[in-house]
Amino acid sequence: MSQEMFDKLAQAVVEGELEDAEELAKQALEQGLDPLACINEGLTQGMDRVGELFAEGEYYLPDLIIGGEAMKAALTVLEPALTGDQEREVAGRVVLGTVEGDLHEIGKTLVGTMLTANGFQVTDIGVDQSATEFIAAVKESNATLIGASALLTTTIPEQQKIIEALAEAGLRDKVKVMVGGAPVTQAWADKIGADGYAEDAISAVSVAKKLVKA
Ligand code: B1M
Repeated sequence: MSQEMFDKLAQAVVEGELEDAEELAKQALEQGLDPLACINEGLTQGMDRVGELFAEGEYYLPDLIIGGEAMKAALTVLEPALTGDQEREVAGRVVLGTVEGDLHEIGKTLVGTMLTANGFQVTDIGVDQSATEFIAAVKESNATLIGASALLTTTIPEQQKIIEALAEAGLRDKVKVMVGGAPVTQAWADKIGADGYAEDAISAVSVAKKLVKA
């Protein structure tokens, strides 16, 4: 039953069917399915398939865009349910964004939702944000953690620029940096001197909790 719904959600993303994706998400919640499982086992599988079809030359840029829009349509239904389910505690302040030159927002936003759901105060500065913009947001919000998302092999060096800019601003010992995104690995995080790496939105919560306590 649940697998059937996950497959339908994935298919709606692959086909870029915004209304279907949203309607299926509503049905999934009505059926009592776990919103997080709908995201991970359904929508994300669909996004991965869209990415594969793009890499194989079967899909073009508009297909990527419409797939992303379908996922976002379903997330507008699922994310509030996710947040409502979680226990609240004040955990820490985070500035979260996607690095300069990178427009991928869905994974970053999901990380923000999970952090918020787990008691973090999240300042989401959006996509295509320079190191300077991350630092300005840290100063404004008094955050002790930066979360920098990057989805392109060409933009992951921007994560390193953020760490360097923090040092230049004299804030490196006060602000921890967590990096993530599909091409990011623990080895990359170690190489650039990031404090933490999270593979997905769930592990981002435990990594962030460790970093703000350290
Ligand atoms: Co783009 N894109 N894209 N794209 N896109 C990828 C990333 C790609 C792998 C597709 C492919 O070729 N197979 C490829 C990158 C190749 C590479 O560099 N290795 C690619 C490319 C090439 C491009 C363009 C260059 C295409 C072009 O123009 N020719 C272009 C670049 C634009 C730019 O950014 N400057 C481009 C554009 C786009 C759209 C804008 C059209 C669209 C994004 C729409 C949007 O975000 N509103 C898009 C999409 C949708 C994708 C794919 C299909 C899906 C990304 C996604 O949303 N996944 C993607 C292929 C793929 O990933 N399978 C692809 C779902 C999301 C939940 O997962 O973002 O990985 P993800 O986030 C996960 C984890 O990574 C992690 O947790 C999240 C949740 O579990 N995570 C973090 C993410 N950030 C984190 C931060 C953390 C911790 C964990 O701490 C701070």
